[in-house]
Amino acid sequence: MFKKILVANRGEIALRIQRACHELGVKAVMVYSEADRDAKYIKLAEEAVCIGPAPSALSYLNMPAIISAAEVTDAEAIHPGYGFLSENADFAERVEKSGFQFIGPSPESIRIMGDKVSAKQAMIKAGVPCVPGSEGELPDDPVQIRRIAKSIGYPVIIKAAGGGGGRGMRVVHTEAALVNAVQMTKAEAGAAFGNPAVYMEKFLQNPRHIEIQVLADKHRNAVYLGERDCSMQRRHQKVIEEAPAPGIARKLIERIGERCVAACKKIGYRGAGTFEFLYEDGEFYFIEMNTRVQVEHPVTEWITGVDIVRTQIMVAAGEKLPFTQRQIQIRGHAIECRINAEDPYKFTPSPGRITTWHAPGGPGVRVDSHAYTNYYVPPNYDSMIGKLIVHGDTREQALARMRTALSETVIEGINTNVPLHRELMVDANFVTGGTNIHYLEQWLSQRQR
Ligand code: MV4
Repeated sequence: MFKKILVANRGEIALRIQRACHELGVKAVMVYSEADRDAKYIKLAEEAVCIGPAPSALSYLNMPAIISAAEVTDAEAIHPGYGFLSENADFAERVEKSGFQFIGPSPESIRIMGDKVSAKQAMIKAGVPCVPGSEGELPDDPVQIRRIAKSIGYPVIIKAAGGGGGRGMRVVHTEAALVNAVQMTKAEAGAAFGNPAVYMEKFLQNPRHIEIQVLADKHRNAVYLGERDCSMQRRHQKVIEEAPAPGIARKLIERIGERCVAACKKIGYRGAGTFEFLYEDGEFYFIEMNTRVQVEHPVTEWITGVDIVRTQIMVAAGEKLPFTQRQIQIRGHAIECRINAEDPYKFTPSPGRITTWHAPGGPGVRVDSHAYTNYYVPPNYDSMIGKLIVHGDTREQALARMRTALSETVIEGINTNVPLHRELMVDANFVTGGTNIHYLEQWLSQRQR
């Protein structure tokens, strides 16, 4: 096992990784920007290194500063968390060339999945079902573009190979709008991602977003840890996640999970990963793979009993997965509410000083947050300041625990979306379960205040 790991992130996930290090008897080196200097999780670490001023581009995205911090502190490995440099293949490569272990997949795996065209091609080859669409990148010839769309059937969606997470997409309903839409998407993709390549898929009108969590080691062992339902989102930002996905047969999940595991083995994947699917009319369609630990990993940890962050560190150190697929059992139901520092109606960011932070507790309640009374939420980063996760024997019990936990939660001094979560936890359709990716935005557009 490593003696010392550098945590190349901030906020709740930096604290989560630090806790996993300490549990393993590993020293944690934190990095921080000038805006995060006074945060408590920085003082909890053995060591901490300032890597630059508040703007991310000068600190948490500053590769030389982060690698230098690992050098001067004699860390052996770097955990990138989520966001920032976590899915940057060049960073992973520079980390390894500098002699450190990157806690994540190989730069090659990151690169393949970062290009959505090559990701899809790899998944088709590995037997993972994908959305019907173009075979790879779209050609320039308008005649061929029309022919491909006609064979897929309208509506279609044009997606940038360099996009993902909802960036660089356009839905097309008619042949008349097609070629112009492709040209526009290509131009935007070239400017935004430095890669004008686009591909085409059948546009699914009312899918759910279901993702499969996997873990793989360096010895070609891989397991899936069930699914998460992440359909409750606004503008491609997840708001609530849960596991298992309501109303989807276990057998179906097992079938798709086994495909994901086979794909991991085929491509030599290692570390934690997430296969994102759209689920419609009883079928799964792969859309993207995330090659990092995700914000919503705690719901999976709770229904499986597997510590995902701990296991990421163990497999990066070369250890074998400490469990087999047969040992993974799904128990109960977990729900996560993301707590954001934002206006609960207008969604404008609400940074500033937290004057009261009272976290809920009791059986089946977990709070992952770096915040506390007197913590100052800097305006420079994502508005998520924590996550409230509950577990119950059933979905009904989990919902009841979430309602109680939200009623105990007191955050003063800034605005948060806690009131939004309180409303959603009693919404009849959410309570029934199985809402699709459009539900939250539709609900918000009709919401009374
Ligand atoms: C789609 C789709 C419908 N059909 N692809 C958006 C984020 C990116 N990961 C993929 N996205 C979508 N791809 C096809 N063929 C609808 C979406 C989509 C979506 C997907 C997941 C969660 C929320 C979403 C919100 C709007 C659109």
